Amino acid sequence: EKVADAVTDSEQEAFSSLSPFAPDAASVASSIKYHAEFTPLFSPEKFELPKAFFATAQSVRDALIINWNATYEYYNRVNAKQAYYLSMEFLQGRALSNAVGNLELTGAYADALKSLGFDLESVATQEPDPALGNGGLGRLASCFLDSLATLNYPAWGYGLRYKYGLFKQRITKDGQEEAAEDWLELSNPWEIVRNDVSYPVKFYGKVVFGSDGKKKWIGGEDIVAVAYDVPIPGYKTKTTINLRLWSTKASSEDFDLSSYNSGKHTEAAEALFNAEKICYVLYPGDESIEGKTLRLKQQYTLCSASLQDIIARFETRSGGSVNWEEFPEKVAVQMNDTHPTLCIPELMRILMDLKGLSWEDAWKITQRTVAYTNHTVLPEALEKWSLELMEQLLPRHVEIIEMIDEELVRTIVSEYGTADPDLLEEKLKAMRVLENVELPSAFADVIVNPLVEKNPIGQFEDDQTVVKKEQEEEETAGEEGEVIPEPTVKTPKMVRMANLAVVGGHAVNGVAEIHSEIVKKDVFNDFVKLWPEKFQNKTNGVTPRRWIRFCNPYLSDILTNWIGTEDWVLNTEKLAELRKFADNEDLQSEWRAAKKKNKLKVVSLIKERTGYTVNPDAMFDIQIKRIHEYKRQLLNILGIVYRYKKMKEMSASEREKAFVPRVCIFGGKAFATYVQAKRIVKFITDVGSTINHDPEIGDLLKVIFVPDYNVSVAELLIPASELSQHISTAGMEASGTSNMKFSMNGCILIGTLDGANVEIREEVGEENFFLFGAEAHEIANLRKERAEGKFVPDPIFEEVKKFVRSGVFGSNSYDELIGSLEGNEGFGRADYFLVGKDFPSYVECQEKVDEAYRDQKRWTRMSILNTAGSSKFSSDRTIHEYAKDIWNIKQVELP
Ligand code: B1N
Repeated sequence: EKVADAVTDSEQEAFSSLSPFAPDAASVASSIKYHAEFTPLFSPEKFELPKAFFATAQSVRDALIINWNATYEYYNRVNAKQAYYLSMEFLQGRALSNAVGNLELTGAYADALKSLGFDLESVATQEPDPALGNGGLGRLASCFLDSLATLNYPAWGYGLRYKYGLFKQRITKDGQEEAAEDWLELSNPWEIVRNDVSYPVKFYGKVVFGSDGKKKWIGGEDIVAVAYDVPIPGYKTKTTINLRLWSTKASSEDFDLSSYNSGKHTEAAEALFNAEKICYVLYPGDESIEGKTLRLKQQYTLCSASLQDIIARFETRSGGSVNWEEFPEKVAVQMNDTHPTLCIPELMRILMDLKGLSWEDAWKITQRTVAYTNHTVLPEALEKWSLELMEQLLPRHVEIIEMIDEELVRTIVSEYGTADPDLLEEKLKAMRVLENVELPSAFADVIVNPLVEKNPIGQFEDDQTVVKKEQEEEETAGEEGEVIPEPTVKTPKMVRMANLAVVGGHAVNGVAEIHSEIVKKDVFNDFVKLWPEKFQNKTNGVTPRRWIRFCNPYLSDILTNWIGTEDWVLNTEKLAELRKFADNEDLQSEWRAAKKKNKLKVVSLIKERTGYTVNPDAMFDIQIKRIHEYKRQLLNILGIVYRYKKMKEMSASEREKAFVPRVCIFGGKAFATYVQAKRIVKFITDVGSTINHDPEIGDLLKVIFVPDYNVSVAELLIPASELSQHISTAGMEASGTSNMKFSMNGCILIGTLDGANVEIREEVGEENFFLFGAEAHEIANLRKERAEGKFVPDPIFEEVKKFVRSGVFGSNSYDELIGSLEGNEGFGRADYFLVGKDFPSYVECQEKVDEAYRDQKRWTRMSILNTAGSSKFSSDRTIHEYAKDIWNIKQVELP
C-alpha cells in the first residue's frame, strides 16, 4: 500500500527536472574536471589517482544531494510515518561503485574517467574503507539502509561518526598487531557537515525540582553533538535517505581563553578534548561488553541527540499543533541490539520533564515507539552497566529506570502471587531490570529475602567485580604474621539493558528462526510468558546490490542473460528460474569461467598481501569472520592439520589421488584483548608457514591468512569462493550474514545447524549443503558429560592434537590452545565449544566435499542451485517484514 500523492502536478515537474548534469560521459567528465579544479584537496598541478577519486566522488555527491534534498522535502510534505534505525555501528564499506551503480551511472562514469585517462575500478579502490563497525551487526545496519532507500521506505539511520574506525590488522611473526584506522585522513567526500544541526548533550549533574514542580536535571557537563549527513541512494529510484552520524564537540563557551592567554594551553583546551574524545574510537568489542565510561557516554550521545532530532522533526511536521499521542503514529525507533537502550529512559525524560506529559502517557508513547533486536545469546554479551556509574553519569535516567523496575516488580508479583515465595523470588531475580538491588520499599514485606545474590561471579564475569572489602585490609595484607584476607566478592548493583529493552519496547526480535526460538525458550522465556505478542523473528538478509550485482559483475551478466532480465536485482525470487538450467552445459561452462575470473583476482590479492603464490585451479575454501572461539576457526585449522598429516604419510601419487588441491583462506580480526582469539590467529599463520613451504605438498594444500579483513576484501573473496565454512557450535551463532552472501555467489557451504545455515539449507536443498556436527538441543548435555569426564574422544582427535604438540609447526607446543580442548586441569577448559566432539564428523564431511568437487558437473550444479535458492536472503525481504510487522510504515514513492 502506498501513501497517496500530496503534491500538485507542477511541483511534480519541478522535482523530476532536478538533476545536476546530463547522464552522459561528456557532462560527467566536465563535472569531474570542475571538482578537480574547484574542490582543492591536492596540488593543483597534479591530476593523479587520489585526486581523481576525490573529484569523482564530489561529482557523484552533487547528484546524490539533489535527490537527498528532494526526498527530505517530499517526506516533510506527506508527513508519513518514518522509521529510525539507531545503531552504534554502520559498516558501510566503500561508497563510490555502489553510488554510481544505484544511480545507473556506471557506464557514464567509466567512460568519463576513461576520457580523462583513468579506469573506474582503479579510481574506486582509492577510497578508504570506512569501518565504523565490528562485523555482522554493523554490516546488517548498512544493508538495511540500502534496502530502505531502494524500497522507498521513509527511514533514516542514526549513528556516531568515529574518528578512528575498527583497527587496522597487521600480521607479523608474533601474530596480530593493531594500528589506528585513520579513515578521515584525506577527508570524507560523502559527508555533509551540518553546523546548523546540533544538540546539547548532558552528563553528570543532579536532579532538582523546578519552580513548576517538575523534575529538572541541572549542572554537570554539557557537550554538543553535531550532525554529519551521509546520503544513501536507493537502486534505480530517486529516493535517497539519510544516515545521520553525530560528532561531539565542546560548546564555544567552554574554551578557557584567559587560561590560554596566561600560557596554560593544555588546561584551556581540556573541555574541548573531553568532548571530542567521545567520538574518537569505535569500541572494537564484538559480542563482549565494554565496561568503560566512555562507551556509556557514546551510547547516551547517540540516544539523546537522535531523539532530540526526531522530536524536533515531529514537532515541525506537526505544524504548530503537537499531539503527543500521535508520536508513535509518525515515529518508529529500532534499537540495534541493547547498545541504544538508553532511548527508553531518554524518551521518557524528554516527554515528562520537558514536554510535561504524565508518567502513564509518556510510558504508553515510549512503548509504542521503540522496538529491540537481539543479536546474540552469549551470556557475556548481554549488556549490564554498573548502577553506581550510571547514577553519576545520568542521575535522572536512573530515577526513571528505578520507576520502570518498580512497575515491573508490581507486574511480576501480580502474575505469580505470593503463595510460593521461592518461585516469586526466582522470577524477580531473573526478570528485574535492576540486579542485586533491594526491592522497592512498597514491596518490602512481600518477600523476606532481600534478593541480593550472594555470589554473582559466573563464568563470564570479569575481574573488575572482584574487589577487596576494605581498603585497609589491602594495605596491611602480606605483612609479617598477618592473615591475608581472601578477596571478598561484592554484589555489584547492575542495570540489565536487555531486560530494560524488553520491558520498554513493543517488539523484540531475533535474527534467524533458530535464534528467535532460543530467545523465546531460554534467554527471555519469563518475559514471553508475560507478553507473548512482543516476540518475533526477522531472519537477516543482505543487499543483492552490493553483494551480487556490484561485487560480482561476471556472475551478474550470466544471471541477467539466463533469466532474461536484470529484475532479479530487485526481485530476487527471479533467481529461482536458474534451477531449470542447473544441468545445462552452456550455463555450466559460463558459470565456471566466471568463477575462475574471480579466483584470478584473489590470486593477485594473496600475492600482494602475503607474498604467497596460489594455484587458481585449486578449490578456494574460505572462512572469513571475527575470530572467536565459538566460531571455531580452531576446528577448521585442526582439520587442515589432520589433512596435512595424512598427506605426509602417503607417497606422492597416493596423495594426489586421495586429495583435491585446496587453497584454505582465513580472514578476520581478533578483539585486541581476547588472548585466546589472538593465539588462534598465530596458530593459523604458523601452520601456513610450515605447509606452504613444504616442497612435498606443493599446490595440493595452501593455508593463507589474508590480513586486515574488511568489507572491500569480502567483496573480492566472496565471488571467488567455492566452499565456505560456517561451523559455529550449534546454538551460538545468532544468524550469520556472510553465509547468505556466499550462497548467493554460488559458493557451497559446510556448516552446522546453526543460525541462518538452517534456513539456507532448507532453501537450497539439503543435497547442496555440507552438514555436520551436534545439534543445538544436544549441546547442554554434551557439555555436562564433557565436564563429568564421560566423553571419550575419537582417536583421530587425539592424533591431531599429538601431531600439533610434536613441534611440526615450530618450537611452540600450543599448550594454551590445545589445552583448552582438554580436561579441567591446567589450561583445560573442557572444550566448551565442543571442537573434539564435532571433529570426526567434520573430517568425514570434508571427505565428502572432496568427492563432490572431483565431479565438476555435480559441483557446478550444486553451485547454481545455491544461487537459485538464495532469494529469501535479500535484505529487501527482511525490511518488508520489519516495515509491516514492527514499524507499521508504508512505502512513499517520490513523484
Ligand atoms: O550480529 C549479526 C549476526 O548475523 C551474527 O550471528 C551475530 O554474531 C552478530 C556487541 C555484537 N551479535 N552481537 C554482536 C556486536 C558488537 C558489540 O559490541 C555485540 N554482533 C552480533 C547480525 O544480526
